[in-house]
Amino acid sequence: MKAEKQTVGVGTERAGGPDRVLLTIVVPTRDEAENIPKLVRGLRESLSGLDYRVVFVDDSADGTPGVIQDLAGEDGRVRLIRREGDERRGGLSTAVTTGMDLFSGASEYTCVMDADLQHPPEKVREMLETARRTDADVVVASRYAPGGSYAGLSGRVRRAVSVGTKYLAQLIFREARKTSDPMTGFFLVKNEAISGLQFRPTGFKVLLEILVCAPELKVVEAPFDFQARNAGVSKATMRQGFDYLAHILSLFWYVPSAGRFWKFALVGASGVLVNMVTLIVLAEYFHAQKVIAWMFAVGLSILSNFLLNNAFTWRDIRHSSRIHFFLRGVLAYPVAVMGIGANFAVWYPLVKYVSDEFPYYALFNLLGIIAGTSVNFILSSRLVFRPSIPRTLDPGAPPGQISEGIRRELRADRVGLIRIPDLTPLGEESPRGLSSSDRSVIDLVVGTTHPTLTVTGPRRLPQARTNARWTNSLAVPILDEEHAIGVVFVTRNSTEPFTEEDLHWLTAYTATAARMFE
Ligand SMILES: Nc1nc2c(ncn2[C@@H]2O[C@H](COP(=O)(O)OP(=O)(O)OP(=O)(O)O)[C@@H](O)[C@H]2O)c(=O)[nH]1
Ligand SMILES: [Mg+2]
Repeated sequence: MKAEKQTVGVGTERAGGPDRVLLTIVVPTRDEAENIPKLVRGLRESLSGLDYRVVFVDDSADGTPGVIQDLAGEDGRVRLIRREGDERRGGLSTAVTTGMDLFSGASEYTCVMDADLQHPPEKVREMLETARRTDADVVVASRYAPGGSYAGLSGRVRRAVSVGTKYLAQLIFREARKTSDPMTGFFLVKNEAISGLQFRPTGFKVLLEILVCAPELKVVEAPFDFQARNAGVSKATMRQGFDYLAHILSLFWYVPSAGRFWKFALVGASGVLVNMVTLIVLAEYFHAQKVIAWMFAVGLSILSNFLLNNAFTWRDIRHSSRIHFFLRGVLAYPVAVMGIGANFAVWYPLVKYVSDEFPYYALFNLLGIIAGTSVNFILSSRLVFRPSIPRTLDPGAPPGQISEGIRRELRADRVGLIRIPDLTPLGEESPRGLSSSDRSVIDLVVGTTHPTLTVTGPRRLPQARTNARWTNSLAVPILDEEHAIGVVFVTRNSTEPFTEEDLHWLTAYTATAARMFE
């Protein structure tokens, strides 16, 4: 029998605007009728005296919504978001992100947990206390930390899958190594730290999504004993395993900073192909001298590696001008040579002093490749693709000096550090003559509190020529809590418009500027 829709729909919840509380607990549910009263009771006991709410995001076909609705009648802290039809697309993952999104503005912390009592409600209070005591952005309830256990995972296969997926994530993503349990469904986050993050989990591993998309977060663990399911049946399926792999691929592809070493290695492998094909084509079809062919092959593969690394591995690290881009390309050569040197330095002594027989020389070749790739990666990230100035500014420095630094980095015409609400400049550096269009951009940024890039065409018709000059501005709000107290406003009139990377750079660079504007 289909449960009646006796609900607070997604829309109504948003419209009313929920009251602000300290902690929102988001619990995804599908057919968990028997577990819910016990969970709510457990939370009530554990969190007595604290200001919290429990939000159930429900996709059930059994009596679960009715049970939740009854509890909500007795206790105003219990809320139900009932999803129907299309809203259910994505299942568990979108259930979690929907609950988080709807209430993140209305609470300081969000905790996500399962309904089946595998995640002990007593633990939530401790996680909250840990977050406040250590000023952590994320507290992970870990089954794998010393003192925790995953004995509640039913069956040997489930355990092996759990451990395997955890190691896979940690091998690929450095950020997943910040915790021993990046795949847990039991965690607490400080909402301010992830505000504005758009979730796109393909699988249900929302914590992994958070860790990888926000690499700057401070993560702390709380070990716990993963219990056996209280009642009801597991919804874990093979399908979720495939979704998980798709999720890993999607993070790898779409998050620029994720899995950089593996991106680098992938590009390196493509370089081997470019090198081989060039060598063979030149030597066999054009009958080039082998040494000449070899030189072309090396030169071309280093160039193709540089371009691909630029477009893929380090696509979030901007270059400040075309000259800068060219110089990086040139620097890629000596760095590649060092990598080749490291490869040889490992391979040659092993072959000479250990064994030059098959399979040893091939095995040593593999070690050489690993050493060469690592050295090349380290040097490339430090020298070639290093951000050109420090990531954040020093708020103690004179404003004139700071705007001069930004002006040079972005090749800007004007840089204004503007104090809101009176729109006065900081220091003697004056944002001379803010035009009315500048003013409307600044008003927009103050209103939305989002960094904004504008490109303004010179006239109302399309441009006839490609080297026409565009008027460009970057405007980044400086926030104190939720409000803009200042705007960093940068303009350029040039044939080369500002890019999204420029905006990201300025946003990161001015992240510590609030103190200057107070
Ligand atoms: N809203 C919603 N919740 C779901 C869905 N699938 C699972 N859940 C809930 O997500 C939580 C975790 O699901 P479980 O079936 O317990 O998965 P598991 O913990 O990996 O598996 P077990 O160890 O066998 O319990 C539970 O609270 C489920 O009710 C879904 O499609 N929609
Ligand atoms: Mg479970």
